[in-house]
Amino acid sequence: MKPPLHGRTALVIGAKRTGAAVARYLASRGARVRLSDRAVGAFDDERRSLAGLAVEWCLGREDAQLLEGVELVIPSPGVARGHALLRAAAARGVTILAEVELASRGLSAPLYAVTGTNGKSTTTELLGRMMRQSGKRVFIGGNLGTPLVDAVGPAIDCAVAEVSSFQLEWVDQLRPAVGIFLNLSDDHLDRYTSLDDYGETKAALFHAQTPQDWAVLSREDRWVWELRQRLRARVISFGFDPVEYGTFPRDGTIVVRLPDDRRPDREVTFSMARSRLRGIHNLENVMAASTAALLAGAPPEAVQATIDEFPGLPHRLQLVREKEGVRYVDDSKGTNVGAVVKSLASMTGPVILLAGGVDKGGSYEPLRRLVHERVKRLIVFGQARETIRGALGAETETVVVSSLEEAVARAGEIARTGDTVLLSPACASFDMFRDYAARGERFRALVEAL
Ligand code: UMA
Repeated sequence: MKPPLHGRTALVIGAKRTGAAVARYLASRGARVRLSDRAVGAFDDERRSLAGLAVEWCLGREDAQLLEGVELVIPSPGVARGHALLRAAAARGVTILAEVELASRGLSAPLYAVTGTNGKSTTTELLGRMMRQSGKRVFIGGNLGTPLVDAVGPAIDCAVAEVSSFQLEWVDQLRPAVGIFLNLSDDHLDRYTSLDDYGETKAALFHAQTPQDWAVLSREDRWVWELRQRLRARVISFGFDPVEYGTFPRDGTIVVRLPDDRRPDREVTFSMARSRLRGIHNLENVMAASTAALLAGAPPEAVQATIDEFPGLPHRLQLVREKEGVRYVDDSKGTNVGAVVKSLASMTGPVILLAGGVDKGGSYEPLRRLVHERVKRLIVFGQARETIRGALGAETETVVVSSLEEAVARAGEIARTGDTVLLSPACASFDMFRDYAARGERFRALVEAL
C-alpha cells in the first residue's frame, strides 16, 4: 500500500545522502518535512538538492521538540535503533520507517535485494549489470551509494539494491521478489548486542516475502543456511558441493540448477574462464548473482557476458602495482574480520598485512590461523592497533606504527620478491579517513610514490 504522504508531517533524521533523498521524496509528494541533523555543518550539496522544496532545516538538534506534530519518522541508517528521538517517537505511537521501507512502498517495479556481511556491493553490482545486459532499465543502488528512494519515480523495469542491517531496522512490508543473504560474520557489534541480533536484523529482508518470492541463501554459512527452515519464500542455495537444485562450481564453471520444470534448460552452466574476479568469496558472489539473475528472468547469455566483462569494484582486492616482484593490493573495503579472512585465504605466497582503524567490537580470533600461516609481518595502525597486536601479535612478527603512511613505508622496506603487501584493515576507517574509499585512495597514492 502506498503511504498517503500529502499533508503529513515527517521528521527525517540525518541530512546526508539518505536524509536529503528522503526529504526530497517526501516534500515533492506534498508532505511537510522537518530535516534534522545533530551536526551543524554547511550541508551545501544537500541544500542545493532540496532547493525550492518546502523543507524545514533543524541543524544541531536532537531534542524531542522535533517530534511536535510529526506523524512519520524516517531515520538515516547511521541513526542507532536506541536513539532517544526514536524511543520518544515510539512512545508517542509515531510511525518509524526505514528509507528502504518507504521506497519499497512506492516502487512499482520488482525489487531484487542483497544482504550479508561481505560481498554485498559486488553481488549487487553484478546482478544489476546482468539485468541491464538483458535489456532492462535497472536502478542499482541502496547501501552501495544511491538511496533506494531515488528509484521511485523514474521509469525502471527493476531495482537492484544492496541492503545493510542498518537499513533493515525499521521495515515491515519490504518484499523483494528475490532476496540474497550471502554470509554473516562479526561486524557492527558496536551497534548490535550479538551476532544473532545482527543476523536477525538482516533476516528482516525476508519477513514480508510470500511463496511467490525467492530467497537465495549460502549453504556455506551455517547461520544463513539455518534460516531456510523459517522462511516463507522458496529457497534456492549456492555453495561448493553439487546439489540437485541450487548452484555450485564444477571444473572452472558455475552450474545453476533451478527447481523449475518449465525451463527446458534446467541446468545452466557459466564459464569462469574470462572472469577477472579473484578469490573464493568472489566465486560465491558470482554464484549468488547468477542464480538471482536467472530467477529474475535474465537470459543465460546476459549473465555470461556480465561475468566476462565485470572488472570488479574498487578497493576490493585490487592490484595497485607490482614493484620489484612485490604485489601491492588495496582491500580497504575489508572493514571487518570476516572480509579479511576471505582475502587472506585467497592469497598465495607470503603476505605483509596492513590492518587497523576503528575496532568494531568483534573478535579477531578467526584470523589467528591464517595470520600464523600466511602473514610474514603484521603492521598495525590506528585506534585499534594495540587491540589487534594483543589478539594476533603471538602469531607473527608484529610492528605497531602511527599512520598508514608509516605502515606503507615499513612494508616497502620489508617486502621481498614474491611477497604481497595487503591493505585489508579489518576495521572501519573513521579515525583517520572520511571512509574506506578515501583510505584506499591514500594507500594507492602512497604505493605509487614508493
Ligand atoms: N546523524 C544524526 N544523528 C545520529 C546519527 C547520524 O544526525 O544519531 C547524522 C550525521 O551527523 C550525518 C548523517 O546523519 O550528517 C549521516 O547519515 P548516515 O550515517 O546514515 O549516512 P548517509 O550519508 O545517509 O549514508 C547512508 C549509509 N551510511 C551508513 O549506513 C552509516 C551509506 O552506507 C549508504 O551508501 C547511503 O546511506 C545510501 O544508501 C555507507 C556505510 O558505511 C557506505 N554503510 C555501512 C556498511 O557498509 O558497513 C552499513
